[in-house]
Amino acid sequence: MTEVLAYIGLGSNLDNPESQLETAIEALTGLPQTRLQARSSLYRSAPMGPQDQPDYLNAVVQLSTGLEPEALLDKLQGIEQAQGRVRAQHWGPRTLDLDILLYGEDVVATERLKIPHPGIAERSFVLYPLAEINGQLEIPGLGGVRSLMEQCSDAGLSRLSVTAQSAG
Ligand code: 5RY
Ligand code: CA
Ligand code: CA
Repeated sequence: MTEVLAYIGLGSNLDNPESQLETAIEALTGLPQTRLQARSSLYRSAPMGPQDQPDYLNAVVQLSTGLEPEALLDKLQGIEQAQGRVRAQHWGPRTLDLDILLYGEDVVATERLKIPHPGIAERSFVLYPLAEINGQLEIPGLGGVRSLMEQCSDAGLSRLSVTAQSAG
């Protein structure tokens, strides 16, 4: 079976974000044709975009998967739904947001799916956890994760200490 390394961004700022992220990582571990290869720490940051919402917790996981990008997206949206995501305000607060950041070295640009994920280069809450998992990562069309980090403000981003995370 051909498996691809995919990087998934997780975010939450409602209903106990820490447990939302841990529950989501458990769910990702159970996806068919998929193995969890690595996970980052949890990171806290002020909201980007609309400011009238709580701070976010974010993390990134690395999956090895035999699912095609569209099938993986379907599964991620199922996990979001299972954790009570409701579409209210655009870029508004959410219990869980799962994004395909990278899918191998593939570039995808369809109506439904843009990979690499748009905005990846400007978002410290994506770049720092990505670099924690793989500091050598190359982002198709954008360059190395380390150089992108150097060009990106880390204002307000803090890594949660491991002891503050749930024991799992
Ligand atoms: C900017 C605009 C919209 C950045 C900008 C969004 C998250 C964005 C967030 C998250 C944090 C959103 C998409 N310029 N802020 N804002 N973490 N998602 N900290 O996951 F990301 S809405
Ligand atoms: Ca999303
Ligand atoms: Ca997102």
